[in-house]
Amino acid sequence: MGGGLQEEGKIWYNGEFVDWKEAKVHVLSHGLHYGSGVFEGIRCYATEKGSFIFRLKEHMDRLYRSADLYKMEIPYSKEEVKEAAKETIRINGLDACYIRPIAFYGFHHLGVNPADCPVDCAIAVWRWGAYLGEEALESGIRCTLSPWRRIDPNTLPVTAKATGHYLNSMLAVQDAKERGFDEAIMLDNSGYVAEGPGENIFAVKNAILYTPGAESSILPGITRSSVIELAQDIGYEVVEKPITKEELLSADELFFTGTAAEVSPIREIDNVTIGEGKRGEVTGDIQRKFFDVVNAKEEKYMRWLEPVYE
Ligand code: PPE
Repeated sequence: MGGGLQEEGKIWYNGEFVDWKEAKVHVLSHGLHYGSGVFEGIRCYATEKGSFIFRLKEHMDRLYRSADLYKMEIPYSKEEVKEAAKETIRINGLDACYIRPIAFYGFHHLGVNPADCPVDCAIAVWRWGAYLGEEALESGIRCTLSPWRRIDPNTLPVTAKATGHYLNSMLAVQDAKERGFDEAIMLDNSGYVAEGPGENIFAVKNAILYTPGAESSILPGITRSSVIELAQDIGYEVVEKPITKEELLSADELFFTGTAAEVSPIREIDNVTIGEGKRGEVTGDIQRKFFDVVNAKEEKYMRWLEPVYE
């Protein structure tokens, strides 16, 4: 897991394109000390019809919502950041890539109150293949229930995609890796299933899809909402509800969704085999549909795709 960054090309930084090695921050930046930043992860797919960014509008909406939740004012309009994202891809001459916009409090003075700190913005793009490995998309991954609970809505606005929130994800990932698993699954503070450190989760039981809803401390994933719509389109029933550990372990199929993870089957949790221990039929259907959509093979969903090179 983790994107193999190409340390070259240009990064959009506060309205200008700068060389990769020049895109730096000061060590006394507010965002570094207090984790005060918001960001997005977006994918651009190379298809037979050209390069398309998947649901750019929804990602931009979430970026600005995350900023609002922290009373952070991004000094560019959504339209400007959208254009900048496309231009960053063009200037780097990429056809398929991962797009990482970030806005954070920069340097002015130190102290918890960010008043007077500038809001710095950057957009980087790089090639990033399958998040959990190409093999994982087919065979599924091995997960563990994390000893770390997902951050609680009484502590932080959990629906914000904020940099500081990822310390929680980092602990879960480190623990899972140390114990030999591919990825963690986190419970919420009440003990219901929440999500992965960077993915939402779906369970399939008797061909019905279940996924934790807003009450389970999840980040409202854009892949998640896309998958709900696509599953219903195929004809599956989708239920959003709190999911118990028992329901998770006795599911017929489980899969993760996320921009980076796409649709990744889960074949094992803490050495308990899920279903037949491989990608299930329903997961396969959803995955196929998802990849058809992002690869511009479904006319109906072209509205989710934003062309990069007109
Ligand atoms: N939950 C979390 C905590 C999360 O970070 C992500 C995305 C999701 C759910 C799925 O959301 P969406 O991408 O809108 O479907 N995680 C991003 C960052 C991963 C990383 O390792 O960094 C991503 O997938 O881009």
